[in-house]
This record gives sequence, structure tokens and C-alpha cells, in this order.
Amino acid sequence: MALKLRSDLYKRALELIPGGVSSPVRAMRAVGVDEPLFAERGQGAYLETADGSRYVDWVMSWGPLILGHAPAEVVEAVREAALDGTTFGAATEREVRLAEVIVDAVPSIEKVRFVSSGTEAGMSAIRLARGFTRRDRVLKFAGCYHGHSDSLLAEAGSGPATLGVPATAGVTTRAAADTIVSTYNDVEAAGLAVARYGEGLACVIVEPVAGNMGVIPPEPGFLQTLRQLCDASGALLVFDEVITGFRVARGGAQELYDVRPDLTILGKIVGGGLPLAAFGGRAEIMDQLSPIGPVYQAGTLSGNPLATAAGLAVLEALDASVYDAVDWVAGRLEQGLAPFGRVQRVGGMLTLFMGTDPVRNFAEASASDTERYGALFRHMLERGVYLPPSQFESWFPSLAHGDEEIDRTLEAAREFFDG
Ligand code: KE4
Repeated sequence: MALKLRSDLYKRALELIPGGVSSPVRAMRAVGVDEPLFAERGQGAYLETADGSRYVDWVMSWGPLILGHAPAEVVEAVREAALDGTTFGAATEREVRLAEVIVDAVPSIEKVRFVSSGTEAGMSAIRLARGFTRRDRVLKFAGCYHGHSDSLLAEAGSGPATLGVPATAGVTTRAAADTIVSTYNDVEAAGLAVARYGEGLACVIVEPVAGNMGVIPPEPGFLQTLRQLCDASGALLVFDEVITGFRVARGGAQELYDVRPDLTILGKIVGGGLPLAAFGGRAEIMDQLSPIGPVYQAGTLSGNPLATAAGLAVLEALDASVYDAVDWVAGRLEQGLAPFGRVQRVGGMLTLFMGTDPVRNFAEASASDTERYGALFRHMLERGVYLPPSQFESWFPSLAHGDEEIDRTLEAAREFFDG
């Protein structure tokens, strides 16, 4: 019965929504699953699906849910806010309060602008960097994902640092041509790229801890070198902290590694699980934004009252005890999974790579045995444990995960690898 229910729902979805999903990774094609999960309810560390199954959830909506699914304080805050209206299209005190919390927590942010998704934040930050520097080119790193705006969907051509080529249909060659793609953790390649294109370089954008190749920590000196290259060339350094922001530390990766970017992109946790993201940085840069500056940027639902209520409820709960607890969960997972493959972790984000060697960039991540990862995913799902449906994603432990969820996960993993 349960499977039939899911099939019917999927059939209906396929008729109405491309691939039956609202975002590609949810289709679970990368892990050989022919019908994706249909979520029905989240509770703490668990996801309940339309066919009546219940899973230990390590995806946690791809990162926002550091307190777990539907924490009481967040649900209450959103419920209360909704009673006063769901959107105004006007300034609100709540967004001022959320801006205060962000400016106080994130070392490099003096001013912040709210948007509705990480993509919008990334796209806007790039436009602002181009407007501020009056330069066109953007340097990114292969395997880093900054949302799906055209200029950030460019992939590397051949060679260590080349002009980007479109990573997908629909992005024009011209849109990709101003994007240079280099190799993550390769300071030489980055230096080459800046030497070759530095004049016209508006910014260097990077995930300070890569989460979209699987978790890849920055090698010692990598982030510091990017800071120096930007200072030398006049380009802005943009940290995409959509994943790492408020996750690897309250002040994000820039606090953890003590490197100050010029602009920071935030998302996921900052919106408390509702559609809210943000970008911020030095006031002299942010003041270039409309309505006081020449760089246009706007949004109907930006700073939405329900999302700012959720974001405030989560950020106000994130004290040292939460980071210690999440770090403990992630540490136990890392230790327990270590015999099965290459585990890479920074604070509350980790990946189990199907391989044994260190993974320092996209080429090395791509060498992982993705077939075996798919087999692991399906095995774990059958045992009630929901891993990210792609080798190139992070697991997202939360405050709601404890010994029971970790032990169940490690036991199921042991069965797979020892079986
Ligand atoms: P959104 O537009 O999906 O809110 O954020 C884009 C984005 C920007 N920067 C980083 C570092 C990100 O990880 C993301 C989005 N993350 C993916 C999963 N790693 C979201 C999942 C999906 O695309 O469905």
C-alpha cells in the first residue's frame, strides 16, 4: 500500500512538475532511486514521508535546520507573526532586529540586505561587486555552487584558470565568458588567474568551506591567499557562507579561519527554515545599493515578516552550547564512519566520501565511487536512515540528533560495509 501511495503521488507530480520536483537534487536520480521521497512531516531529527515511513534525517533540508525540524520556538514565532499578516512589502522592525543580530555576529558585515534565496543573494552580491569596482570579471572555483544565476553557472574549460563555459543550457557564452574558473585549494592557479585577469576582476567568490563537492575544508593558507590576491588586485573577496554561516561557528567560516571577506552571502540557517537569505559587508560597498546607490536590487518578499521571525528565533537560540552539541554529534559520526571511507568534516558539516584519499578539489571529489555511494544510500534508506541523495553534498547534524540516531546510523552503515 505505502509504495503504491508514493507511486500515485509521483505520477501526478510528473504530469505537473518537471521531474516531479521543485529542485533537481530531490529527484534522487544520482543515487539510483526511481521514486523520490515525498516529505510529509519533520519532527526533531526525523522526516516522515507520504508513504508512512520515518527516517533519521541527515539532509535536514540541506542545512537550515540546525535546531532540528519544527523547533517549538520557531513554530511559535512564525505562528504569532502570521496572526499579524504574512507580508507587507514594507519595512518592519523585525528585519531591523535580524540585521542587528547578523551585524553583531558576522565579523565583516557592517550592513546587510535581505533577499529570498541563496541564489538571489549570490546574484546580487556579484552585481554589487561589479558596480562597486566598475569591473566585469568574476573568479570562482570548480565545484563550488553559489546558486543558479547565469554568471555563476559557468564551469571550467581546460587548464588551471580559464574563462568559463556555460555549465548548463540556457546560459549564453557571453554570460559565462566573464566568469573565470580555477581550482579550489590551488593557490598557484588562483594566483595565475588573478595575474592574468586581475585588471578586470570585480571579485573572487568562494565557499570558505566547500559543501557542494561534499565537504572540502580550505587548505591552510588558501583563504588567506585569496584575501591577499584581492587586496593586490583591487577585486572584492566574497565568501559564500550560505552553508557555513551560523553553522561552523556563530560568525561563520570567516570567524573560524579569521579571514575577513568584503562581502558575505548568507542563507539557510539565517532564515530559520523559511525563504530568507542575505548579503552584507562593508558599509561603503553596501551603500552602493539602491535606493541610495547606483546598483539596483529589489524583492517583493525580501525581509518577509514570517521568515525574519523564524530567523530571529533560531539565531537567538544559537549559543555556545548548541555549537558544542552539534559538534559532538558530528564528531561521533566522523569517528564511527571513518573505517568506511574518507570522512571530511568542519564543525557541524561532514561528508563520507567513497574512497580513501584526501579530497581537496572537484577533480578529486569526482574520483569518488558514486555507484557505491548510491548503493549505500539505498541500503541506509531501507534501514530508516536518510542520507544526502548525492555524494557531493554535506550531512547536516542538528541539535535534535543524539546517541540513538547516531548509533542507528552507524549500525546500518556497518551492515553495509561489513556485509
Ligand atoms: P538557494 O538558492 O538554493 O537558496 O541557495 C543556493 C546556494 C548558494 N550557496 C551555497 C553554498 C549553497 O549550498 C546553495 C544551495 N545549496 C543546495 C545544496 N547544497 C540547495 C539544495 C538544492 O539545490 O535543492
